[in-house]
Amino acid sequence: MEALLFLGFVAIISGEAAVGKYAGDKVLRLKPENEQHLQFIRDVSRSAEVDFWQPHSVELVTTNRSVDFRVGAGWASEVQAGLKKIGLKYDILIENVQNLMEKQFDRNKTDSTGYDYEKYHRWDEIESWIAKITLENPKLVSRFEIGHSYEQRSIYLLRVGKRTGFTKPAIFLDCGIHAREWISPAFCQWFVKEAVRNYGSDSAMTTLLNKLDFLVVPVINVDGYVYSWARDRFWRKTRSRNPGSRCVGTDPNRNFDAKWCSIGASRDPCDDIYCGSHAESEKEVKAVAGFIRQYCGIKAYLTIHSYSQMCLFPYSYTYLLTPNYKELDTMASNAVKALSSLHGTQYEYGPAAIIIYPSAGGSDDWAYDLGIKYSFTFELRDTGTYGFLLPESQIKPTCEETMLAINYIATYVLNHPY
Ligand code: 0X9
Ligand code: ZN
Ligand code: ZN
Repeated sequence: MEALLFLGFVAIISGEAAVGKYAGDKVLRLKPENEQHLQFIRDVSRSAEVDFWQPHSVELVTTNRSVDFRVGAGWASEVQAGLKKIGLKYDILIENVQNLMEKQFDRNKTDSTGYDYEKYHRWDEIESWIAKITLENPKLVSRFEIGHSYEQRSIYLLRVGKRTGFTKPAIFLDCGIHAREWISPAFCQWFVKEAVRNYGSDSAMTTLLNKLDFLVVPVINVDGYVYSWARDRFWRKTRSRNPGSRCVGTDPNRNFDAKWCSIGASRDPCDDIYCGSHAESEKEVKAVAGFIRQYCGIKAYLTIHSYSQMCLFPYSYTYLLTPNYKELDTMASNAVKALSSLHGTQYEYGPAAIIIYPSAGGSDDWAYDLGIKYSFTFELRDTGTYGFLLPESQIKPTCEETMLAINYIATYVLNHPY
């Protein structure tokens, strides 16, 4: 008995994801149909322990789309009773968040020699991987430190492409803007691995790497990513302190200088879509934006998020369509067609304001307005069965199918110089 108690104690103090922290938490998908339903959701968000997953804030909730949120174990039955009472239809997406957290790691390591791309990795492992893949592929990969995070971690960029001695057109690809979307950094790592593995053997990849450079930032929001492993699996924002508030962090994807904080963002530091004190207040955002501004020749901007299976393009800050809407729509349509050809995964596509919700300060709109006319946000698997807790067994199929979409866009960009 004593031994058991002792073990339990050790598990609690050393267990990173605080053992049982989410035991009994549920994720509900609500389908609000009228103003009374919306009011109920607003009230719940104030009184109960809830965490909005999709959309990310109560301000973005409307009647024409469903709402996924996590509700604390202690509140679940009360909230469900309230929903029934007012006739707000809902499904239980996740019965017990804790069980699913443990199921994320559903793959046993098979390849004990090399880096395992089918596992989620901690930041220190990713950082060593960045150093190693650079060292092992000097003709193809260069590493740059483009800045530091709030907590002084390095933000790295890998330039992947055959060195030619002159500047090539480039495609910027970033991952890990939002901390809890773990499949995103896994994809950037997969992409670099596939590039170096296929160069010289696969003709399509060889052509792309001969003629283009990929500028890959494997994790932008490093502090948030570390925090999502150490303390709170569902952390989204950066980890910067907000003077005058006890709440920490800014949403990096509301912090870019694109009609900053005008719509679909919050001025409240306690909110998950807090836009920050001013545009580019976050060191991580400033580092990426600064790099892109000074680098000549970026022809496409691609950013990887999760979840909901969507290929989105500007605008987000307005319902207006971009001048090249037709072209972007065709590209997105072909990209998702290529993606679905492998495992049949269905993606929605279109301007983000229309397809998900209007919101300002996003990296895609900012890049577009800077003149990078091919700008896309990918929301990878799934559509809510696991949400942010996508099991490791899905890393491979997810990355493989996503490669097809990215390769399609890269080839298109190569064949449509501007
Ligand atoms: O809301 C976001 O930042 C993105 N969705 S996520 O679930 N990964 O948080 C969508 C970004 C679409 N683009 C812009 N809002 N600019
Ligand atoms: Zn440094
Ligand atoms: Zn995201």
